[in-house]
Amino acid sequence: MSENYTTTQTGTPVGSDAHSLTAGENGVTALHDRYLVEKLAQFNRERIPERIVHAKGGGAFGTFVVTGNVSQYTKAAVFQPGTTTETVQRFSSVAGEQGSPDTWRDVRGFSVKFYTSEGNYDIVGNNTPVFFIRDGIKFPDFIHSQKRLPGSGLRDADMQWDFWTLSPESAHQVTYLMGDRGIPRSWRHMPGYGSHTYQWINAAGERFWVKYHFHAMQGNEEMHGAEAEAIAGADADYYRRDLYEAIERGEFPAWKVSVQVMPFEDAKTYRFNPFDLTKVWPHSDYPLIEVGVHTLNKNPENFFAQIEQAAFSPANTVPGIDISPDKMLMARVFSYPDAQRYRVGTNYNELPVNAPVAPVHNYSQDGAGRHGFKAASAPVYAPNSKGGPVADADRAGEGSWESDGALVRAAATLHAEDSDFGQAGTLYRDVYDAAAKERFLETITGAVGGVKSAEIRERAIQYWTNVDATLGAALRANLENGGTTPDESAEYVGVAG
Ligand code: HDD
Repeated sequence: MSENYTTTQTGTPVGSDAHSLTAGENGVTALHDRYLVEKLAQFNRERIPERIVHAKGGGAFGTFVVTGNVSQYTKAAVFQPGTTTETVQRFSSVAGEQGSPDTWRDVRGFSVKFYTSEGNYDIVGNNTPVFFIRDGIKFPDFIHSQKRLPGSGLRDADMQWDFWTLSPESAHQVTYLMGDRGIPRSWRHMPGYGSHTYQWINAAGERFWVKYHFHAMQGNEEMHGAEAEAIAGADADYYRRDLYEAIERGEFPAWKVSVQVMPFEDAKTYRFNPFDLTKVWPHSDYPLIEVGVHTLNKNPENFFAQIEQAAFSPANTVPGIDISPDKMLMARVFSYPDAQRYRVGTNYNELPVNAPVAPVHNYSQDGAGRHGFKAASAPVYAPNSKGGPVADADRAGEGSWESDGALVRAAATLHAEDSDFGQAGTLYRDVYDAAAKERFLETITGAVGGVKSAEIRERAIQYWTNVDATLGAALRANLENGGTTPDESAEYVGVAG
């Protein structure tokens, strides 16, 4: 008798891997073949809901080493000089479903979970420093416009451009998306950003505003139209494979991590709203300060358990780090744990990939799938006189900001240089070189060329004219001279959350 025998989920040896229990060789199947029933039932439950955005992705484990000294800005243990912290990272595309090709044009997700000694810290960002909208209340509408028509189940350029042109704050991010950043060569060859403004608090309680940057030490590389299109057909998992194989070869991708730091008081008078996620902070105003190096050095042993069930959230902060009055960020802090309770289950934070190395002490209990529990004598309520955990504000090191006024639904007070199109124009004019500008025009010609409604097309031309008048005129000329470019891969297929 072999010691490697098949069992049921409850450890009982089973009679056959190949034959159901039947009444005679050709007879009906017995319902009491519990192994057959269990096997089929388990199988039917193998899938969990895919992420509502960022469904297609991949990831790996890594190590973050602090190489700089930012202790004057934050007391967070993870960023103190000499500290090393284990991590898990997930990369993703936004709009495509689980099986979608990696090389479709899209924004890419860039999330890192740091298993710090003070609890998990997640930087849940993208490969672009800005976003399409600046208030979370628009997020479901935005995503609906980028996903599929309810009737045909098809992607639709009219929906995409209708939403974008009616939401001019999207211009900066769409300029990134339609540019070379829209199709990276691989996840290893792209940057990452926290995108939002976050808050840091130092040991003296002083507060700062920060933005995170991850620069690929392998360099940034992109892929252009025809190549990306061919790969999308030949190998839908191109990025996932590239990352896995590079790590297996011992070629560990690494990112240099830095921050821009804005003194707390500057926020009130800065020339544009520093909490507006559609803007970057010029490095000439706030230069990069070195923090450390993040290296991915270990592949998952099980993709589902360790990557599909990984739950990143901007709500996961640690002492010395907090959020900011960015309306998108505040919405995200609610949205991610909510998504994960639905997608993975109430006790998702008990799963090994999500569990902190820091101890967990609180009064939550029970719920589906709970397996950790405290001693029977431990109190289950607070306050108590039984020596249970007690909140410690000093240890929590939470941030804060001043906020006053009636409850309103309104845009933030304008700063001198707040504008929807200004930084988009600068990106196009001053950052893209001549060849990149040419590719950009080709891409937006293809994308706007896919719009059927004359009214939305006209609005799209106006949108790009607002970004740059010469660009708008060139787009109009292209569309009028026969419209779409022969390069179909230029057509926009997906985007962002
Ligand atoms: Fe996001 C996943 C919701 C803006 C970056 N997002 C993700 C998920 C939800 C949202 C529900 C799936 C989470 C899960 O099931 O595990 N995202 C939002 C909402 C936003 C938003 C409501 C605006 C209010 N997202 C947003 C921005 C960025 C990201 C501005 C980047 C700067 N989102 C990501 C990501 C995620 C993701 C890093 C995180 C987890 C993941 O992909 O794997 O790419």
